[in-house]
Amino acid sequence: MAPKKPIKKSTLAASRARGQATKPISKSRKTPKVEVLRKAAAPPRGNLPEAKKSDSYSAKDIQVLEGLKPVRKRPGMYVGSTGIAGLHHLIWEIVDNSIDEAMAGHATKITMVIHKDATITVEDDGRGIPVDKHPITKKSALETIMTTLHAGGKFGGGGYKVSGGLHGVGASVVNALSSWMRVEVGKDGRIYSQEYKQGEPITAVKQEGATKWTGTRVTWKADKEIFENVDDYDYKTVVDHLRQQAYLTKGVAVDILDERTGESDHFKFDGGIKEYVVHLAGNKNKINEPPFYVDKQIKDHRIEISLQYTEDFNENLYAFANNIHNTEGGTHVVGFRAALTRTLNNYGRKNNLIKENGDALTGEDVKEGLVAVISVKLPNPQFEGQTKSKLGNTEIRTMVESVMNDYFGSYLEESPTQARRILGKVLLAARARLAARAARETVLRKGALEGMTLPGKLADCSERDPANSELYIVEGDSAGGSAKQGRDRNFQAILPLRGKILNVERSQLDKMIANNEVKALVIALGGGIGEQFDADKIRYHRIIIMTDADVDGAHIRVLLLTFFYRYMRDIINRGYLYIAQPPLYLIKKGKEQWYVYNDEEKEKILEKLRVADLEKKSTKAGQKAKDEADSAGQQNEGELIEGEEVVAEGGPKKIADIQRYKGLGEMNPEQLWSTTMDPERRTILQVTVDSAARADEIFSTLMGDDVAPRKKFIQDNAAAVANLDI
Ligand code: 1YM
Repeated sequence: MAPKKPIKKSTLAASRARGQATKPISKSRKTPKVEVLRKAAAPPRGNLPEAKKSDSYSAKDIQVLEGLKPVRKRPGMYVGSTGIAGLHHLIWEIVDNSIDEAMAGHATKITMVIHKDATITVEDDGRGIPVDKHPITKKSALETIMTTLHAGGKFGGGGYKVSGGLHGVGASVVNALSSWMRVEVGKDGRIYSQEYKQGEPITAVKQEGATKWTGTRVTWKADKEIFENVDDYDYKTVVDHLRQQAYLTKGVAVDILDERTGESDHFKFDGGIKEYVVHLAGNKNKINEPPFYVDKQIKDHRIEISLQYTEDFNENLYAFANNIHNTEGGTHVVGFRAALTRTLNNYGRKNNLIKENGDALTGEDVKEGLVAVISVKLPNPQFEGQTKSKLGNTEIRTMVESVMNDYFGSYLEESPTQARRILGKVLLAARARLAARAARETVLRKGALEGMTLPGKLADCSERDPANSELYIVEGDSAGGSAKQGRDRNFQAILPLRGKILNVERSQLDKMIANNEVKALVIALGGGIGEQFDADKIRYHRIIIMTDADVDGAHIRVLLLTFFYRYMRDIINRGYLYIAQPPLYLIKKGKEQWYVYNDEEKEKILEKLRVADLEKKSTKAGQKAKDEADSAGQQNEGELIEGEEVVAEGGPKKIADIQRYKGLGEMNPEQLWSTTMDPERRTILQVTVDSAARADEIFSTLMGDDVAPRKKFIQDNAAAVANLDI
């Protein structure tokens, strides 16, 4: 039984796998007479046919295809959704075009503004979209680009299209989904412009006088006939995306302004992903400094890698292909790991740090404390995997491997101090691994995990198909008791956790498995842990964290999220992890009652009650006054009678009873079921790894050994800490 209520994405929430929810490739391939020059019409970031090279663009090179009707008919196929993610996708599409122009070496600056009326402007100082007439359509290239689902042009410099998008293709999609759009082009000393409504031109391409500016400026308003909400832009989401694009496009200046709040940001990273690595390593203690960095072009392929070791125990690795984040890795990551392990082993052997017959470093050893960014640009990316975000091109593996062997090998040779420090770190990891293995074997021999029966405190469900089974991880025995009584035992299992689980960031795996709460959780889930973790064996495909709505509850939630993030990340990747949303208040008025999930909602209801109360009183008072006036023979109809001031809480004129739920334990089983567990009525937030960088940053800040940044984070976020949402 699946929850019918919409599932909201949480903020740990994760990276929209670009190119995922777009037009299927097979469809565009079937389109007759489509000469695909660069990429198929869509998906912008999917598997695409081999690009052809060209030296320069002219209008005739654009393959005119179909109109924009299909886009308005099935917007979700082009921008993923008609919710907030789709709304942001419009921005990414237009920004991609500017990024491409920057990567082609023509634009240096990209500006993005969220206006007060939720129109968006994106501008670059590139060559400007071509405006010359197409010999067949006799239309301006600009109009063709903006109003047709073309297969892409021949794009400048004769190279491949670098950013994930389709130069110009995305622009027409955004146009189709906008109630209004205006494009201005500065080119050859003139300004050209055209305006559109729902993708159709409403003006000709006009010449508007002289300018020295060259570039493209696109302004649009998302169409409210298409999107659920057209002004829901989230500044942070926009900034995170643009910052990442700026890191991946070294040297490009990116300015962002939110006119609604006055917030603004400016990014320019001349060091590209090397600066990204510095940012990711943050306040961790560095082993080698500055990071290793290589940027190498091999024919049509560009390989950019940067890495740095820190004293941390975890790995922080980001891989990109054509600026798309490959959350599931791929061939570039495989090549990188193979070369990293090999070069470190070679160096260690050569310098007698690893004995000839001693244990070689494993791939796991060299992960510890590693912060790395791999960014490859290639003509024909193939994406596969669960979220279509895993790079599949085999040629990339050998290229990355050989670039790493050569350049990282030389780096080690040329910087012996750095090299020895790195070797020290990874050899320590190797020793810890051997020790941990020994410890784990002892623990396992004692039967800590394998062959263990399900923990006694787990109230399992009768359903055996994981796809239909839910596990509620509940804070405390008393709430656990209510949940056990309130649940639907057919498909809902309950695991109460007592107190706080270990601080997983600081604990080693063997220590953790020895912890009873962790052990119970691992056994209940059934997929093992750490390296051996296997998401296919998980017994529940909906794992719901249900904690109290107070600071302790938030803390336990963070601990659990850290645990899953570190040791069972696939659970998050597969979308199995959720956060329950118990109500904060119960408001009662007469026979009616409302469960309320946040303060805003509470205020709304109280306001309604206040108004209703006033109306009631004024009608009563009005009637009374009228009666009196009538009997006195006076005419005072229409006179306003003011209501009394009504006090919502506490005061003598209490408008309603408000009960604040601090703990789940305060709810009886029926209440818990109806408000938080019943799939028909509940809301659960799905946890995804949107900005894994940010999650990791917060996890490290909150959970790591270094006290100072944690203190700062808590001070900075003290106000929000009660509903800490990671
Ligand atoms: C704010 C959005 O779209 N910039 C942009 C787009 C293009 C060009 C330059 C461009 C590309 C080429 C030649 C080329 C586009 N060109 C095309 C098409 N910014 C924004 N800046 N001249 C100009 O790739 O050869 C589509 S978009 F199709 F004409 F190539």
